[in-house]
This record gives sequence, C-alpha cells and structure tokens, in this order.
Amino acid sequence: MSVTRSRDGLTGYVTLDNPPVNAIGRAMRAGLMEAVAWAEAEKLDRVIVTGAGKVFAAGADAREFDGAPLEPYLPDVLDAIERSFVPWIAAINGVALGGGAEIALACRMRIAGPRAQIGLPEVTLGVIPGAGGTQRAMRLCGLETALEMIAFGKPLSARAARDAKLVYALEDDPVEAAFMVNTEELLCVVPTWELPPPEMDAAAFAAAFAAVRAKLAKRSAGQVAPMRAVDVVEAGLSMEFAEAMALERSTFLELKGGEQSRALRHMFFSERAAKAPAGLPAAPELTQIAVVGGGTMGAGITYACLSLGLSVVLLETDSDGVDRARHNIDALIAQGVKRGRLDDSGAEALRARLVVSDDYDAAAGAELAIEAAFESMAVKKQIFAKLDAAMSPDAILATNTSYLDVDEIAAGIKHPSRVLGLHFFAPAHIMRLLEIVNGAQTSERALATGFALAKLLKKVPVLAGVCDGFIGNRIYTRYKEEADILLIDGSTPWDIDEAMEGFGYAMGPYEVQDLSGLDIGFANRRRQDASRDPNRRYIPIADRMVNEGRLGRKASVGWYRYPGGGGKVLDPLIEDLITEEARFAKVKRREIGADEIRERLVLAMVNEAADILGEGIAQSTRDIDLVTVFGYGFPRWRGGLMHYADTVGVAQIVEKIRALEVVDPVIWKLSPVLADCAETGVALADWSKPG
Ligand code: T1G
Repeated sequence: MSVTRSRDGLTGYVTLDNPPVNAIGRAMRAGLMEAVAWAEAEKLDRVIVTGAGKVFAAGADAREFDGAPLEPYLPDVLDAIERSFVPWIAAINGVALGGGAEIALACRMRIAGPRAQIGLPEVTLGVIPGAGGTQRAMRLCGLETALEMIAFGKPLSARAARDAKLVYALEDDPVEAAFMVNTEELLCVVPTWELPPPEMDAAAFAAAFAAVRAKLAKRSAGQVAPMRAVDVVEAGLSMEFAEAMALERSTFLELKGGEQSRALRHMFFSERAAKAPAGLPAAPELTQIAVVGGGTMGAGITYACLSLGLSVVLLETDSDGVDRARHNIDALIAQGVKRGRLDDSGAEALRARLVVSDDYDAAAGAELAIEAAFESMAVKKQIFAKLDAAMSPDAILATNTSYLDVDEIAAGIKHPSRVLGLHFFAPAHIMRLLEIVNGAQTSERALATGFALAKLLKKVPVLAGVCDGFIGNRIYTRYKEEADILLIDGSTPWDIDEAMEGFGYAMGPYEVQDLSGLDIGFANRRRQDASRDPNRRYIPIADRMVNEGRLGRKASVGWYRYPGGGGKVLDPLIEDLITEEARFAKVKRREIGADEIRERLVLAMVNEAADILGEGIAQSTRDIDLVTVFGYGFPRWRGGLMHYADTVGVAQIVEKIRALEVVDPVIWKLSPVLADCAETGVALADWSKPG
C-alpha cells in the first residue's frame, strides 16, 4: 500500500498510508513518484497529499538506514513533486517530521490542521535533513527559524509554523481547504526551490550562525550532526540550489553511516522496544494507588500518578509527616501551574484525587501500593507489615528501594508473590527510567501491574533481577568506587568531572554526588561493610567528607563549595584532604590525564555491566543501555554503555582490563561474559547465556 490515490474531477488525492506513523520507505517513495506521473498524465489541476490516520508522515523509515539507499531516492521524488506542472498541496493532518516535513516543503502550498506539527528532527538520529530540509526551510521561514528547527530538531506547532510562514493557512479540515484553494492563486505560488535564499547583511548572518553554534557547543557538545547541519545551511546561502542539495545529500549519507547515527538509532528503537515481557497476564485496572512516604520520591511518584488521573492515598507516619507530605505535593502542583502544565482547575482536580493520611486503612481500596520511605530495611519491613494488614490480599505491594533486597522485604508478609520493586529515579515525575525489580517470588500478575503503571506513566521500563543496586545503582557504585581510586591515586574531583563531561555526561560523578547527597553513598557503604572483601582496596575519602559534614549542595559544601547563588566553586581544602588521605594510605600520587580517567571509569562500568548480564540481572545489553542513558546520564549519542563497548570493540576492552588485573587483581576481575565475547568474537549485544 504505502500510497493510495484517487481523484475528484481535476483534483487528485494522494494519501501516505503506512501504519502506524506513515514512515517513508521505498514503497512510499515509489508510490509518490508514480503519483506525480499519474497526475500529469491525467492533467489534474492539483494534487492534495495528506497522511492516513493521525500522522502526516514520521519521516524516512529509519530501519532502512543500515542498508544502502534504495531508489527512488527521496530528494529525487521531492524534486519531481516540486517541478511538476501539476501543483501539489500538503494537507498536514498531523506530525510531519523529517522526510515528512520535507515532502510538505517541496509542495507548492501547505495547509495545516489543528494537530499538525512540522519538524526536522534528523539530528536526534545523528543525521541531517537529507531531502531538501536544509535548503527549502530557510527559503520559506527565514534563516533563524530554519536554523533552530534543524540544529535542535524541535518541531513547530501548526500555529508557529503559520506564523513562521512555513504554512499558508491553519484550517480545521486541511484537505477540504486545499480543495477550495483558487487554482489561479495556486499557480501563482513560486516553487520553493525557486525562492531566493534568505538575504541578510553579513553581520546579521555572522551573528545568526555564531549564536546557533554557541548554543550547540553548550547543549549538544560532542555531537557531530547538529554542527554539520548548520554548516550545510550556511554553505547553501552562497550556492546554487542543486549544488547545495548535492552537499546536503553527501553529508546526510556520510553521517548515516557514522557511529553517532548508529548509536542514536539504537537508542530510538531500544526505547520503543522497552515493553512488558511477552506472555504476562492482564494487569488489574489501576484506579487508586497508595504511596508510602511523602518525601522527594514519594511526592514525585504521587504527583505523577495524580497527573494520570489516578487517585492516590499518600501515607505518612504521623501528623507532622502528613503536613510535610502535603507541603511537598503542593510545591509540585505549584510548579506544574507555574510551568503551564496545569491550570487552576487542573490543580484543583489533582488535589481532589489526593488523600494524605497517617492511617493505613485509608489505603484499603488501592490496587497497588508503592513504598518510598527511608532506605532502611527495618523501616521498610514495618511498612510492608502495615500494608499487608490494611490492604486487600490481592493488592500489589511495590518498594521503591534503590538498593535493598526485595526478596527480604517480601519474606515478611503474607502472599510475598505480590511484592516487586518499582525503582523510580528522582525527580520521579520527570525521569523516564523505571527499574521493575523481579523478586524470586514475584508473580507475573505483579510484574504485569508494574509494566502497566510504567506504560501509563510513559516511563521506560527495564526488568531487573535482585542484587545490591539492581542494574543502574550497581554500575553506578562501581563507577564511584573507581573514581575514588583515581582520586587518591592522583586526581581531583574537578579533573574527574571534567573528563566525564568531556565524554558526554552532563555532570561528572562528584557533582552528581553533591546533588544527591554524599550521605546516601555513605549509608550504602556502611550497609556493605560486613560483606566487603577485606582484601578489596577501600578509599575512605568519601566517608571522611560525610564525617566532616560535607554532604554536598544541601550542606553548601561537598566535593565543591556552594557559596550561594547556585554555582559551584572548587575547594582547595579538598585537595589537602585527599593528599592527607593518600599519605595515610601510603599512596604515591601521580599525574592522571583525562584519557586515563575516562578509560578507567568506562571499563569499570562495562565490566560490572557484563557481570550483571552474565548473572541474568539484566535481560539484554539493550536494557543496560536504556538504564545508563535514561537513569544515569550516559551520553545518548554514544548509544548507552554496552552499545558503546561494542563500538570500541570487546577485544580491546578485554586487553585493557587484563592489564588492570595485573595492577589490582581484587578489584579488576575480568567478567566471564567479556572473556567469552573476546574468545568467540561475538559482540556483547549478541551474547547469550550458554545453555
Ligand atoms: N522510522 C521507522 N520507524 C519509526 C519511525 C521512523 N522514522 N518513527 C516511528 N517509528 C516506529 C516506532 O519505532 C514504533 O515502532 C512505531 O513507529 C510508533 O512510534 C530524509 C533522513 C512520529 C512522533 O525522527 O518522533 O526523515 O515500536 O512509539 O509515540 O531528511 O515516532 O510500534 O514497532 O514513537 O505516537 C526523522 C521519529 C527520520 C521522527 C510518533 N523522523 N518518530 O510517536 O509512536 S530521518 C523522526 C517519532 C528522516 C529525511 C531524514 C515518533 C512520532 P513499534 P512511536 P508515537
């Protein structure tokens, strides 16, 4: 199918029809090329092109990107549409993205419906617009709007597109409106390619390009496609259209085959493949959720559920707790109103669905409870006992614990099969990752409930097995441990942070700890004291920080000093403290460069992640990639931790870890999964547990 066509008198109708999002594959390109010939053979006076369903077209079919381009190429199809003597009108019924937008830009006229959006998000897939977007957009909407669309990939709403002159009109029924356009008026519209490129004085041009490049350097550091897109737009200003189109095409093809596009496509499809495992039973319908604990996490979870239209019973220990919880929810609601996500009536409706109480009986009717209380096993066990007594025996009980043993929590109640972990990430109403922890006794119905909630909340769900820290925090703990070793061996928090920001993290490990609070790591290390290998090198610097009250932002001092006003400043006292600890430990500090920092930290994470895969705590490398990108800031344009490891090559990774094993055989134990992949030549992504 892909393209259907019909006619009514001298009006031709062409419908892009490739469910679910009308992605433009070879069949659609061929169908469009045939439609041009058909319209000319029938001597129609116009063709109206629109999308089947709610989408106009989601762009080129990204699944085709791995293979060689297949004719007819989209730029050629759009040239045929644009130069045909039968003018085409794009009746934009929904999102028109990438190649979808480019089809519309090549049409003689564009009429947008209320749900229309026009965007050129190609850079989010590591490429640039490859079918005229870099040259046609600016001819219609001017340089600055085109640069913003292309460099940052954000779509324009129908209204914004109309105001930017990308569309001729906004109409409730764009197809009908296109039919009504006066033929003479339509024939007077100049084809886009014949419009002159934007004219601005040299200074204005220079300022526009400098501004977008400066913004990209901050927001898209390390990413190639956005900068190259700006270069192609700039080059096009002083080239013939055909020449500029050739440059665009060659740049697009080059980037399509590059590492960053492969990584970003991997993330795009991995995110969409993150769904409930096949075969789970239907989940109970969720109407009321109980949340235990109204602190940061509990309030965030509550707000997220209220925003879905669910009712929530937020439980606290006493009236003071109830007041604090209510205050936290009010703050989130006020933030939602301030950001325009909620109007006053919406805020009232949220409040109407919320009960805050210290009486667990208030939660008797909830289908699901999520415990988000203090990270203490004793506290959690008490709470689960109270939930067990107050709620229906088939209610699902979830813990939001970040590290603790879900099986131990489940053991304390009747019907432990209804217990699972739902590990949200702060802020819970914003961060998309949700680790769904599958306990030894967790039933399929409980898992199905977790995945159902994830889908409602539009989270990225990842199934995790039970171990200390599950997938993400276990990798993060190893990352911090290796960072502290580099610290005492010769580095500083800011050198390490800078090195990892240079790798693509928005924040390095020390700034992150200051944000979340050093006391969290301290509590986890105390919990692990009894089980830690006495021969394992232990770096006491972070403990000393906590003992000296340097807890991070909340104490105005941590690894950095926060004198007020939001910024962080380096604190020379930290270097003295580190040097002193190195002396106590008889460590001879040495210069450690950024490359070594990045390599050691990434290798530490890859090795730990490989063990997590080998132990079945994670189901796939794709899941580990989702956790590291959506939960811990691993650069998306590197494809996540394990995709990146495969890009580097397992053989090289194994060689480097073997060398580190010589230095410290206790901390560096090569994962059997990595050894197996190196031996068999199988990529991590293709590794499967033997037997
Ligand atoms: N190619 C292939 N499959 C796609 C796709 C695409 N462009 N877009 C979506 N899908 C699949 C997706 O994997 C999922 O599959 C299903 O459609 C529903 O998607 C030449 C080169 C349009 C806003 O970057 O932003 O054009 O999981 O879950 O939430 O210059 O999809 O069902 O098997 O996201 O309603 C540029 C990407 C391409 C837009 C709809 N276009 N897509 O969101 O559904 S490059 C994009 C989206 C290009 C040209 C260049 C969203 C959406 P499955 P979904 P949704």
